[in-house]
Amino acid sequence: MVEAYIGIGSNMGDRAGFLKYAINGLSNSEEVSVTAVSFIYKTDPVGPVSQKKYFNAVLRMETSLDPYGLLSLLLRIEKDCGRLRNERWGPRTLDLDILLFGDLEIEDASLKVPHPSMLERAFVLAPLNEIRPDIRIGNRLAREQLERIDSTGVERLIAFDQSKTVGIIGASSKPDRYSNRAQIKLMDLGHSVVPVSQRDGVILGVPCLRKIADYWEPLDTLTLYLSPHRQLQVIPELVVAKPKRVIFNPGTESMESKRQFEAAGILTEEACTLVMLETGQF
Ligand code: A4P
Ligand code: MG
Repeated sequence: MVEAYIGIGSNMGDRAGFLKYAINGLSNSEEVSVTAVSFIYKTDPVGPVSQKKYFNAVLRMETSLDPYGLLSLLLRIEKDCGRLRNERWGPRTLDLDILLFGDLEIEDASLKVPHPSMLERAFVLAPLNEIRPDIRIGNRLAREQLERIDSTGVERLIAFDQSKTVGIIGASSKPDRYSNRAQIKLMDLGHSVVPVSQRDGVILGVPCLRKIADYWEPLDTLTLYLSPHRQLQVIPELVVAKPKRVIFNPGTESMESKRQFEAAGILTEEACTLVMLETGQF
């Protein structure tokens, strides 16, 4: 087994969702055992083209693969993610780089290890330093190298195990809507979102589902922005999605919905998601 470090980046749509997808993909591989994951960092884009801020993280693993086998696995996860996104999210924006592979040095057409620009990049060194400050890259300690370079525009957000997947029922692309403001805040804080809308195709760069039952992974929270009357029509599908909890935002409280969620073992809260996000209670 060899210890390897992977840099993960995404700068489009549901960035936290893409990072989670990569981590799940690696954790599910038999040849890989994930031993640490950094916080999610929000980082200013580095490079010539102006683009959205990135979410970055670094993952540590033990692997029985050789470096080329690991590279193929990374490319496959990027590609799977691309395929998924063709159905749901649009263009590919997951970037997986091998930063370090034991103390191996490789320099050929398809693979360069250690990753050639990692020493200059705070969006790599800050999360790497968090999980292994005493690691050497060549003759440099990660911790010392991080102090040498400029790390402005690199903001630590949230740990993966605190990051929630939140379904927004009745999501809207209108900026004056609470659901829209909550989606911005959720994404800014490092949560991943699943907007559900009958009207809008894409909201804030994230394509919408028509039904929450079409979503394939466990959900932490559903936030409701539907009138109580409309809720009754969709409640069976919301119950099937089996979130851990449902938040009835102000004006959406419904005794009947509450009864049905609680009968299915789902926690309910009458609260305002936006306020909870802003006061850190989420
Ligand atoms: N390749 C060679 N060495 C490696 C390695 N160590 N790990 C080859 C992974 N791949 C490696 O990669 C192209 C090919 O590089 C692979 O097929 C593999 O054979 P790619 O992911 O398709 O191309 P890319 O990532 O778009 O290009 P490049 O040059 O790798 O870009 P970078 O350096 O990854 O930079 N700003 C912020 N804040 N955060 C970011 O994450 N990322 C980039 C992309 C730019 N600016 C950024 C960030
Ligand atoms: Mg790359």
